[in-house]
Amino acid sequence: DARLNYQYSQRADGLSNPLAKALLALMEQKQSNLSVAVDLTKKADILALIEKIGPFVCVIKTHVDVIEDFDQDFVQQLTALSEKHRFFIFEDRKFADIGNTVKLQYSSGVYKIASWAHITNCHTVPGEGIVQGLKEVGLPLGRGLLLLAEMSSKGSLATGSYTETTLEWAEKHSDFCIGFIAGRRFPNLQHDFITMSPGIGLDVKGDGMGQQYRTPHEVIVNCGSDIIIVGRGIYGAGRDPVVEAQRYKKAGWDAYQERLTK
Ligand code: 6AU
Repeated sequence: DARLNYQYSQRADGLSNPLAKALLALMEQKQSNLSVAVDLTKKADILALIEKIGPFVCVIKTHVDVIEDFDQDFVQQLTALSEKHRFFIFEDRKFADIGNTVKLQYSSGVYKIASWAHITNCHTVPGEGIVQGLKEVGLPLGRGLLLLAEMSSKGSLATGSYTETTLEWAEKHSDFCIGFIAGRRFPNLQHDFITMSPGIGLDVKGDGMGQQYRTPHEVIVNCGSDIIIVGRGIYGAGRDPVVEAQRYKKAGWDAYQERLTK
């Protein structure tokens, strides 16, 4: 796949979604292919962490349904931080219902995800209708969708023909699908896509609950992924998040540089 040797910014032409193009350009500008998974439960802790690590990331990933004191002020502050530090917001909602239901879940309720999250993701287990439903809401707002083609956890059922069919739907809806959550780049696709890989750790191999960690070098150089998603490796017990964010940013960017010269 020749695109593995392209710079991120050069790949923008191969993706039609404007948000995907903007993300690739931002990655090159900030020299960051690091996304931090901010899995904390208090608004103030989340915002304080993002204020510190914002300069080092291209994407901040949230799970807003774990925030105890979520409110619209959180959304406003998060949006302000995304403009100040220049990163995109990815709400890791993992939608998994029929098209009509996910339209409501994406646009409405307490969270109104589509109104503030640049990127969200979904499982493909319900069939293609889930992509159609999310697209009806997200595409007019300039949003992008990631399909969960694989999972990092032990025993994941997202393999084989499940993964293959997921790739087909991404091709068919490449105006809205900007890429995949997966552990590797998928070869021989007609369109270019952004691959984002969770399950990244430099120090440990797992978490005792099925999560499996690999290094930035392994996923970016050996497996052709584009963005590393790191959570507890950055703010886990005893860690200095600023030190760790810089460490993972460097590991991710060095791996990307190595891939370009391969
Ligand atoms: O680095 P961690 O293990 O602390 O956090 C990994 C983050 C978590 C998971 O909900 C998420 O990545 N994740 C996902 C995503 C991003 O969709 C998919 C997956 O297969 N594995 C995984 O860990 O916030």
